[in-house]
Parts: sequence; structure tokens; C-alpha cells
Amino acid sequence: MPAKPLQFYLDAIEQADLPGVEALRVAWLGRNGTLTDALRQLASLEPEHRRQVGQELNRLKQAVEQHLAQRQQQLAADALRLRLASEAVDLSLPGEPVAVGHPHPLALIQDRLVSIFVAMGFAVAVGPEVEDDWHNFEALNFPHDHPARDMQDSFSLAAGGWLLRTHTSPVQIRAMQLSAPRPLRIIAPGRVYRRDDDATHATSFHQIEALVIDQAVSMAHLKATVATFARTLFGQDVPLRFRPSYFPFTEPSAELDVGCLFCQQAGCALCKMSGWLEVLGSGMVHPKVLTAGGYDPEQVSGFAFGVGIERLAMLYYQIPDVRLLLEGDLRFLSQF
Ligand code: 2NL
Repeated sequence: MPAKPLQFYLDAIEQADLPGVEALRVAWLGRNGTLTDALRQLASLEPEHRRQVGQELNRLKQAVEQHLAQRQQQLAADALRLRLASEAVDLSLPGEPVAVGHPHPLALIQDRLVSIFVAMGFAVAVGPEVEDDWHNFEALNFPHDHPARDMQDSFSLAAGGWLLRTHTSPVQIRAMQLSAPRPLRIIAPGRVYRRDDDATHATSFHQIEALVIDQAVSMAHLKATVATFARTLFGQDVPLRFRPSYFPFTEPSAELDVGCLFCQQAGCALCKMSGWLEVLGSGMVHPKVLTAGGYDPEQVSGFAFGVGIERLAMLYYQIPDVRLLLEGDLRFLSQF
């Protein structure tokens, strides 16, 4: 097929879009392109004729190649300019702020408590949330029909007599069994479960329990430890009160109150006009509990105490409703 005049090619190129330019290049200059063919057919011409036609064809080919390249470059530049215009980035605008997460107030308080006890030389112990009756109740001197078991109404699993731990004490029983007869100084932080659900009780909450076992551990050690803890958390001048109490796993037992942080003991709704807030329960480890943990109550003694983390967080941050700690509302949580 004879080549067309240059203008034919230029017109076609001028009309083409980006894929069109490539299609034209293939149609003219590809392996079976019309210009490629024409050049191939030079071979069948007579020599003097061939030279002249060859020159014209090659000039044509060069011109077509150059215009194809030009058009392609121009179309690509146009497309880029268009895209940049539609995706314009204004570098002077403030960036999209990245929402940075932070610890939950319960985690903040738990970390704070753990630090205080670690500074006093306690090690941190953890254990299973699914427990057996022996570790959760029996070893802690809860008799089978003792009303204390009702006080901690538990969630039992359908099979095998397992239950969700009602306190972190079973972690300490397990730690005692692992380390007896050596001295022990541990805290056990963690989630616990009870079948309580009213306005002030959740079915799941958090505790830290502490346990010290050694030769000649006394009530004086207990008082000094909980007083140091309360003063570190609430301030050196906070009023403290030690009050008799009862737990099946300690004898004697006592609770620690701090002077009401809200009314400076003048009397308010939070302290129910008493001037005092209950912070923790404690006592000297019952001999039967020492025995269950593998210790000889004739050789060693111990003290233990338990702190409710939700309750402490509410006191510390002056949070009026426990549900705020459980709902995950960012308007509340982002204040910490
Ligand atoms: C409370 C009271 C308490 C304990 C927890 C304990 C653990 C072992 C042995 C003896 Cl292994 N006692 N724990 C002792 C007294 C009180 O918790 O009101 N907690 C929120």
C-alpha cells in the first residue's frame, strides 16, 4: 500500500487521544504497519527509483514518529495537569489530626497502684479467670453453706464445676502453693466476676489483692503497708482510720478508711455524712488458708488485703457513677 501525504498522518494524530496515538503508531510503524510495509517493499523497486522513494519514505516516517511522540507527550502532560488540578493539596491547611489513644482511667489507676506496691518490693502475680471451687472458695475457708458464698454469688460454667473467679485470691493461693515454704510478697491485680447487677454493682470489676507471708509478720506490718499505700496515693496528710471487720480468710480482719476527699470530713452525700470513705479490706491470713497454700501456720504468719479498683478510681478522679467507667463514652474517657 502506498504511503499517504504527510498531512494525512498529521490530521489523524491531531484527532487522537492517548490510547489513539499508540493505536496509530502500531497501525503505521508496528511490525505490520503500513509504513513499515512500504519500506519493506522498497526492495522490489529498481535501484535508482528505490533511492528517491526510500529517502521520501524515511523522511515521512521520521516526521510521523516525531509528531506521534510530541502528541503523546502533550496528551500525557494535559492528563497530569488535569489530575493535579482535581486532586489539589493545599499544603498550608492544617493536617487531619490523628486521634491518639490513651489508657482507660481504670488502667491508669491500676498502673498507679501496681507501681506503689512494686516500689515497696511486691512482685506481680496473675492467674486464670476461670477457677475451680477449691481455689476460689474452699482454700479460702469459705464453708460450703457459709453465707459468704452467697455474698459472692458466682457465675458457674455449664460443665465441669468451673466458675468465674469472684476475687483475685485464688491467684494468691496458687502463688502460695508454688513458693511455700519460702517467704512471699505479691500483689494480684485483675478482673473478677460476681452476680451483682444494680445501679452501684457491675457483674465484672477489678481488684488488686496483696499478700505477704514470712516469719513473724504482724498486724503492725499490715498497718504500715496499707498506710504507706494510702498516703502515697491520696497524700501524706490524709486522715486514716483502721476499723474491725470480718472476712472468712483473715483473722483478725480490718478495713481502712480515708478522710472523705470531697468534704474534708465535714460530711457529704459521698461519705454518707460520716466523713470517711472505705478504701480496702484486710487482715491476718487465717491459719487454715496458710495451710491450704502449703505453709505451716506454726512457722509463718501473713497479712493480706484487697482493693476495689473501680471504687478507688471513682474516689481518686471524683467520678460520681461507676457506669461511666464501663460505657466507653469518649466524652468521658477523653478527659483522662
Ligand atoms: C475487700 C477485701 C480482702 C483478702 C482480701 C486474702 C487473700 C488470701 C488470703 C487472705 Cl490468699 N486474704 N485477701 C484479705 C482481706 C480482704 O479483700 O473488700 N476487697 C475489695
